[in-house]
Amino acid sequence: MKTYRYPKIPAGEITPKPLFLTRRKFMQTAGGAALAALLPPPLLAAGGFGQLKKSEFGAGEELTPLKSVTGYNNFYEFGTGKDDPAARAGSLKTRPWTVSIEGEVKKPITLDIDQILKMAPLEERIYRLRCVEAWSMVIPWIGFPLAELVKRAEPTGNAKYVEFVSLHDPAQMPGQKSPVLEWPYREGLRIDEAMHPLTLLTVGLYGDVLPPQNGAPVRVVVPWKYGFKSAKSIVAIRFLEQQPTTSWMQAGPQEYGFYANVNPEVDHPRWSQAKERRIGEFLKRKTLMFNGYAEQVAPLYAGMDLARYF
Ligand SMILES: Nc1nc2c(c(=O)[nH]1)N[C@H]1C(S)=C(S)[C@@H](COP(=O)(O)O)O[C@H]1N2
Ligand SMILES: [Mo]
Repeated sequence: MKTYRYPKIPAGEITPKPLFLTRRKFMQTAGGAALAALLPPPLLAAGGFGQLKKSEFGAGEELTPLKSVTGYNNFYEFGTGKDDPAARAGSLKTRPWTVSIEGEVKKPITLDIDQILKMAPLEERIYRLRCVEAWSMVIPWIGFPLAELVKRAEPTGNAKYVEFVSLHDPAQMPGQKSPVLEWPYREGLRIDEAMHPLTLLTVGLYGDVLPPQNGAPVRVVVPWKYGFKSAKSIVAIRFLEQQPTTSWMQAGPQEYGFYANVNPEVDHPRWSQAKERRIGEFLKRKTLMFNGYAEQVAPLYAGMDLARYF
């Protein structure tokens, strides 16, 4: 197996920014107060995550301000407007929360979110998130490689795909009362994509726990794919022999493929994917193949027709 190399960012190129909100300041934000009430004491007492491993995953670009990261979201369980999640997700109950590991595994298990938090050392990784709607952000995520969890579940030889299932609870998620998507939100990866070191099981951003609108308490982040592959607020990770049909494939099979790798050369049927607007910038930028992570992930797709497997 190839050893993956990650872009090394010289320390001087990372814009030092006083963007990490102090916990008190965070609590003054909309979701913060509600979040504080629901957090278990240990995380609060520790003032967030405490010691974080900062790995060399920096994109070398200016971070998108926290205000945009938490104010401009796609989370259809709370409505289809970009400001709906910030306005409506604050009441999402993130404790108790479990994630079940099911399907083609030798060790099916239901993990408590606090067990998940202790599974692996947390790392901060600066990844770009590129939405299929042609906007993007640069976000300092906190999590650990999904591979850590996959390994512990001991997938059987039949496990070829992994499906992620988000919470289904219309009482808490008012968007689920309308059939914009088939609920629960389901996404998936091929097992080698799920095992790739860039695929992050994510529990925080900007030095703190995930705000509800960003998929608290745990979500996936797959930085070389369009944003919709990164399922929020997940409750199950299912190992499968067959490729699952995701909610977006079901909603529009011509528009949303299973692979959904960021690809400037393959347009969405209704618009070009060649450019993107970095939130906060005026001029559009050229979209990079695999969202700029080609060196790390292109080998996963060697020999595949990426126009067919879009
Ligand atoms: N459960 C769930 N996960 C989801 C979505 C959603 O509607 N529901 N939207 C996706 C889309 S389209 C994008 S672009 C990203 C947005 O992540 P962010 O709001 O943290 O930036 O979340 C993805 N994950
Ligand atoms: Mo998206």
